Amino acid sequence: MTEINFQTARFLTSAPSLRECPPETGAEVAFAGRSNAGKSSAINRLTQSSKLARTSKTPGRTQLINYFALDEDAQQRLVDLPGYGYAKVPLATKKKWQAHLSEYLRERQSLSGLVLLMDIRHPMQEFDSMMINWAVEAEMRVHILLTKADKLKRGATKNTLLQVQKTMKEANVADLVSAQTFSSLKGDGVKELQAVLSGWLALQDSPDLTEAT
Ligand SMILES: Nc1nc2c(ncn2[C@@H]2O[C@H](COP(=O)(O)OP(=O)(O)OP(=O)(O)O)[C@@H](O)[C@H]2O)c(=O)[nH]1
Ligand SMILES: [Mg+2]
Repeated sequence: MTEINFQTARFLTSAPSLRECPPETGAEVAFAGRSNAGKSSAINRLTQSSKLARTSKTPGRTQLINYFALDEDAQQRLVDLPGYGYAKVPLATKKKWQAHLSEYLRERQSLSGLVLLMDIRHPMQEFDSMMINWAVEAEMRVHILLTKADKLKRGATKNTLLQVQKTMKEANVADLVSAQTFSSLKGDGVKELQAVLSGWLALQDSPDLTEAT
């Protein structure tokens, strides 16, 4: 298993729609979540680069699907998906994007897992539950990042995590869905996230071995 160096991440390409994404070889992990949840910030913190993925105070900043490569051959990728639920986007556009997202979760061969980001102060909103349902239906792993943990006190942070984990257990999806707290501002939770992503990206690292038995 080759070790993943997140710091070597580089911008690969932007796609205006999921149909125009790079070839489905290797492995990728997608970052999804409501607008302003902190997707771009988390990618920057993860890769220790301040401006790899653009961040903004204006929700809906990321409108394109941005691909970042972690290795030289771009066979390990991070994907920054546009935020959903952005109020100013017309309903028809939202619906279209939702359909695309569920299709992406079902069809994308190279997708190893989904990082689903939620502001820890507003976890498990309607869209978040929808994403989890789509992912589970597609047998896709999900790792929930409760972001902006620096905004809450430690006790409240812990309680929110326990609550989310309990909800997943009760929904019988805890085998596919894990969760952790995270702060892009403070850097809390980076190691934990890196460990999860390394595991996911390595799973499809040597496809030549899968047929070898
Ligand atoms: N306090 C705090 N603020 C954060 C954190 N992560 C992100 N933010 C702020 O939240 C805002 C949105 O962050 P982005 O990373 O741009 O969010 P995004 O999910 O990529 O948003 P879209 O691209 O619009 O979907 C910015 O003002 C960030 O500085 C965090 O861990 N702590
Ligand atoms: Mg963004």
